[in-house]
Amino acid sequence: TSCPLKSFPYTSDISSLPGVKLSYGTAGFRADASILSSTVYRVGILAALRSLKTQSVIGLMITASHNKVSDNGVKIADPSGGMLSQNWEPFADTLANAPTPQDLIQLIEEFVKKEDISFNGVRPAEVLLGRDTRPSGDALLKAAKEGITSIVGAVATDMGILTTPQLHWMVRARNKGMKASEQDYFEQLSSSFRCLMDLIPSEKSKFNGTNDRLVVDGANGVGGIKLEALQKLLSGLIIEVRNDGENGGVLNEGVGADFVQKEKVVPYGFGSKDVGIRCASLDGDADRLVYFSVLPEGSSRIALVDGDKILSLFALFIREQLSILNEQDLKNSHQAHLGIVQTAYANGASTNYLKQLGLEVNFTPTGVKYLHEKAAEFDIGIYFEANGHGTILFSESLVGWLEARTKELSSKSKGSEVEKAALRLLAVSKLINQAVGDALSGLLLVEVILQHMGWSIHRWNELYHDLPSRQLKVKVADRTAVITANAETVVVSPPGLQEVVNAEIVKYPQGRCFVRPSGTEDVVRVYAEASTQEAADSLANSVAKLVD
Ligand code: NG1
Ligand code: ZN
Repeated sequence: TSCPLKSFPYTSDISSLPGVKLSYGTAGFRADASILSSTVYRVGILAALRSLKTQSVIGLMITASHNKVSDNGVKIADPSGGMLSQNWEPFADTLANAPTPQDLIQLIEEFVKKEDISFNGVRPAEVLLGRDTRPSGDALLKAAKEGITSIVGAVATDMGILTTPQLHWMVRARNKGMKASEQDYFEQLSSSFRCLMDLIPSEKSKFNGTNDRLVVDGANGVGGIKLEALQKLLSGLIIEVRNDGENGGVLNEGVGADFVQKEKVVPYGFGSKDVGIRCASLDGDADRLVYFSVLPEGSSRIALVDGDKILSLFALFIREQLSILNEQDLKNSHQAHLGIVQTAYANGASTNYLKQLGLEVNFTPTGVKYLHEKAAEFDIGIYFEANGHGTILFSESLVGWLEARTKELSSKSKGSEVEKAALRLLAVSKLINQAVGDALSGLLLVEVILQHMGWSIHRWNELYHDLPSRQLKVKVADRTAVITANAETVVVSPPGLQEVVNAEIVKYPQGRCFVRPSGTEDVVRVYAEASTQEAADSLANSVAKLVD
């Protein structure tokens, strides 16, 4: 085979920068936007090749999520709408770091041969492009387009400014032969939301302790703008969006889900006027969601309702619907298997709570791709990271069964509890993004469940009390020297490190601590939990010294 490339307009931005090596990692490539054009161009090539290989539509998203506005990044959505298959990541890495055009061409030729990618008589490559609101996005989008169209016959379709989950949703929808515009996304979310609202038991809505007003911090990013558009299709919920980026605020600066979750203070634009009100915060590309309420002390402190608690709320609701189905529906031969997936960063109190509900809790390493993969093993798999990224996956066989069952029930026992439970589960499977964690669909599901339960944010937050925790970053010479096992809870190398960490942990009641290299920053992270904040701080600090 000869090289499929038509042109080669971008020389490497990074080969002249000593020490800069890009890694696809857990979130695609991220760096200062000024050095990313050649990388994005190369990822465009990769996306087109991936589309040829899978004979499906592929997505390419330009975003750096919660990172600062001068950063940007690029990642690929696979045909299912999920993350790029892990066995293509090494190719992504070598492609991004190839120093010269000759190296690049050679790499592509070898890879095309190895993967047996064909260019003749096949469906041409098609890649959907999206970007967040970063000013650098426009130029990077052009680079991506040039990369894609440098492959003969490949088509790049610009879907405009989107949230990351919207693009993933569109890729998934296109490959299922469904309508896949932004309007279709909004309609699916709003109609399944309406369906769930209509199924709220009437005796519950009479005594409802849920306020229908929600205030959302949009991180000055794309999420707030999209939520304002989506809201026009909703009733029974009043959403006020602040920090929608229209009033001069800077993306992710003092705002957004990452800031709120890490700093545990109000984002810009929130304060004592909001005490008692239910508030939520999105991150810069709207794939993370946390809730909070402003504490009354007149300070900037908040009660944080994080991803673990969103997960717990979802798990409670799903479990309730499943038990109605399993108890009352004697014909139900399909005993659906519900599984929960967390990472080591999940607060220990959340794990205890979920286990007390009798649920099966699984752990994976940090990174959505690992959580998602595990959750897909169940009929219903719920995964969340503490930082607010997560979703609920429904197996195709369960969705098929629910569709058939609701049809049958609508003629035989219309209005029965069993029918309602089945309809609710079906609506959840349409509301919650099946491709990737999605702050907008997650937010709508939280809102409808709170109304279903008749709960205030305070009642929700009382499900369990978080154990005090502390997260620290340690700059080390070489973070790859730290190698972990057991879902990152145990250090296996350097030898001896885990033993000294263990010796610290035993000094603290309810102590738990682990050390792992970050996949997105050049640091080693230390996480500690203990019965008091002082103890958690002290445990984290002493372990950080051991790592240093
Ligand atoms: P790293 O840098 O590997 O810890 C961070 C988050 C992940 C995930 C990724 C991707 C923490 C502790 N880690 O990963 O949960 O969101 O970024 O964005 O929050
Ligand atoms: Zn994000």
